[in-house]
Amino acid sequence: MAKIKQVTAREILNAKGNPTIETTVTLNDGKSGTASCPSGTSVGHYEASELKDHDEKLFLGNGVLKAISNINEVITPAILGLEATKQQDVDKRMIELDGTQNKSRLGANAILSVSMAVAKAAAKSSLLPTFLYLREFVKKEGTVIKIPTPLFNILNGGRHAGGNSDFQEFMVIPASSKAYSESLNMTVNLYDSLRNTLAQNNMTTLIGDEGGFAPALATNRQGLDLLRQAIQSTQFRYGFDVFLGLDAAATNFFHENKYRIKDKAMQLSPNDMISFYEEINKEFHLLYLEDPLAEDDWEGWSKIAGALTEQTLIVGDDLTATNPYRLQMALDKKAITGIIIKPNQIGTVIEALAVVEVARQAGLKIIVSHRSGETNDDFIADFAVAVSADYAKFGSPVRGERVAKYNRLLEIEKEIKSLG
Ligand code: 2PG
Ligand code: MG
Repeated sequence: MAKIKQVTAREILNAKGNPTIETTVTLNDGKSGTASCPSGTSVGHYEASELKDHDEKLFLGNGVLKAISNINEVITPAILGLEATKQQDVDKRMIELDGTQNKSRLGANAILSVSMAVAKAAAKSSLLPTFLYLREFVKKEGTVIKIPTPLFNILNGGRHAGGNSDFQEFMVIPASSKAYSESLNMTVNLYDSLRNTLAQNNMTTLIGDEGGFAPALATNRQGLDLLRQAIQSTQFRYGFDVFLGLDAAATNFFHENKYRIKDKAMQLSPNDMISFYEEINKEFHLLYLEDPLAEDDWEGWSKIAGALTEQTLIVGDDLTATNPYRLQMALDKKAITGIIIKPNQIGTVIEALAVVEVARQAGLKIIVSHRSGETNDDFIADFAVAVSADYAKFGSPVRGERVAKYNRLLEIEKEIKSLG
């Protein structure tokens, strides 16, 4: 059993050029783990709070030196000597030290980087790959170790691409029956095909925050149409080998109880917005629909889940914010059939695992997700496998911070095979 001996934290840049924290935890058996926190761009109101310095002289106010000093002065003295494998004790200690509902005192970025680094160090000390180590904290009945089906965001929109569309992510989803490496091969083909499709339509092939193409779209529907065209120009079969999904991130285009999208001249009521989804669903048969409505439009959510769940997974992200109270509300209101899990929305590994457990018991599909402001940390790939997630959403198959996770899944795919 190894104890926490040293914690060091430093400021690094994330993929969007904003500072974040990288923390290394060293144990008394010499093993160590290093982890860094991602940041969101379309951040939900109910997420745990990322502590920033707001000192305009440094990194446009986005520095994280206060959060780092919270690690050095408050967290470290309180966790030195704790057993690294007792993740519950370490995370509980940090939650108590923080004392707020949303981790705004110490910063969810400070707390999570320590929490993940402790888990990685404990895995090394237990001589296990991180996904197998984390599995010790998961109720395993009815679950199998497998690679989750990847959701590839190959066309970026909304706040990830300078407002070229209202919807934020246009995704291709391989059939779940495909082996992971096969899915990756197919997606690289589709990505290339989308590039050609865009070029043929005289549209730009420059990319957005998550590595998907970011053309200026006349309508949101056009994004889906381009993806369908790209699929149809390959040997892969639309609706058989590959499906389409959307993250509308609808809070971003909801103001004063109305939705405003390029596809319609008039502002839309929640009911009109739902009719729009029904309309595009008839044409594109979406497998996956994330944040179709705004994070407080509960009435709309219950309606859309009632109307579309037969064919389409209705997924909460900003709605649920990996938060147990928000998840319970969503269950009570029958608002969702799937939930996005982002450890940095809640701030500790143990709390993220607990939200997964409740969601699974309730029969929801589990989607483990990255953030738009990622680092090269691949912890969430291990986390997704550990919890037997149904899907993993790590962006497009390009850009270092995205492929870091997809490549880790490739490695895990091999490790799983060798387990027999
Ligand atoms: C989302 C995420 C990740 P962001 O909305 O699902 O794709 O975006 O990290 O900007 O919140
Ligand atoms: Mg989302």
